[in-house]
Amino acid sequence: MHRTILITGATSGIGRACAIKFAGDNDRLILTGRRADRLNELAESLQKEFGVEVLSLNFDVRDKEAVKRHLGGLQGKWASIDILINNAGLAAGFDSIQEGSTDDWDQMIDTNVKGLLYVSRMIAPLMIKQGRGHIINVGSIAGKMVYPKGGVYCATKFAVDAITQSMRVDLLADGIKVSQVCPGAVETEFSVVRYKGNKEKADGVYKGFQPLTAEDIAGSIYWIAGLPAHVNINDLVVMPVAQASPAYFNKKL
Ligand code: NDP
Ligand code: 8X3
Repeated sequence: MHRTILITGATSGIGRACAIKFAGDNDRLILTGRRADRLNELAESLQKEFGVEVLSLNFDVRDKEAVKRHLGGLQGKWASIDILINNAGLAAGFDSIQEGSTDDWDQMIDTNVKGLLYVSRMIAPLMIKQGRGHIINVGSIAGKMVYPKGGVYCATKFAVDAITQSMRVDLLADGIKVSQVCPGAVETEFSVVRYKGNKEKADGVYKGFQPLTAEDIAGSIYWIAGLPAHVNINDLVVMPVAQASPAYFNKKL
C-alpha cells in the first residue's frame, strides 16, 4: 500500500527533496508552500516522472484561517495522511537581541512555531481517527545549541524540540509516531532567505567546507519514515563532518 505524505514547505530545499524522494517510492503527496508556480511545476514533474498523485495546496502556514480552510477540507484518500513532515520554516536576519528586527522575530516565531502548530492541530486528529500516523518535525542543530546573532531562530527551533517531545507524550496512547530531524548546515535557499536575497552573504555561509545537501536530509527522513511499525527515531541530529556545532566549523579558506 502506498502512503499519503503531507510535506509543508515543498517549494524548495529539504521539503522539495523529500517530495522527490517519496515520489520515487510511489507515495501519494500533498505538497504545500506559498509559491504556487513552484508547487505546480513540482507537482507536474512528479506526476510525469513517477506517475504519482499529487495535491498542491498553496497557503501560508502563518495564516490560521488558510491552514484551516486547506487542511480542514481534505476528503477521502487525501484525509488519510500517513506521514506529516513539518518542514516549512526559515531564519530571517542575523542579529543580536539588542539590534534585531522585531518584524523578523515575528516572521520566524509565526512560521517555525505557530505555523507548525496550526498544521499539526489539523492533521493529528485525522491520524488519531484512523489509528495510525507519523509526524516528523524538522528542527535544527540551532534547537540544541545557541550561536551569536541566532537567538530568536534558535529559540524557535528549541520550541520545535519541546513541541516534538510534547507531541510524542500527547499522542502516545494513540500509537502515533513523532520524530524530529535536526540538521546542521544544509545548502538550500535558507541563507538567501536569511540574508534577504544577498547572494554573496548567503554563499559565504557554505564557503570552505562541504555542507549537507537537501537530499542528505530527505534521505534521513525517508529512512525514519520506513522503519518497522514498532520502531521510532525520536530525534536525529545530522551534521556535516566539517561542522561540530552551530558556530564551530573546520573551514579550509
Ligand atoms: P528553503 O528556504 O530552501 O525552504 C524553506 C521552505 O519553507 C520553502 O519551501 C518555503 O516555501 C517554506 N516556507 C517558508 N515560510 C513559509 C510560510 N510562511 N508558509 C508556508 N511555507 C513557508 O530552506 P530549507 O529547505 O533549508 O529549510 C527547511 C527547514 O529546514 C526549515 O524549517 C529550516 O529551519 C530547517 N533547517 C534548515 C537548515 C539549513 O541549514 N538549510 C538546517 C537546519 C534546519 P515558500 O517560500 O514557497 O512558502
Ligand atoms: C539552520 C542551521 O546553524 O544555520 O537551522 O542555524 S544554522
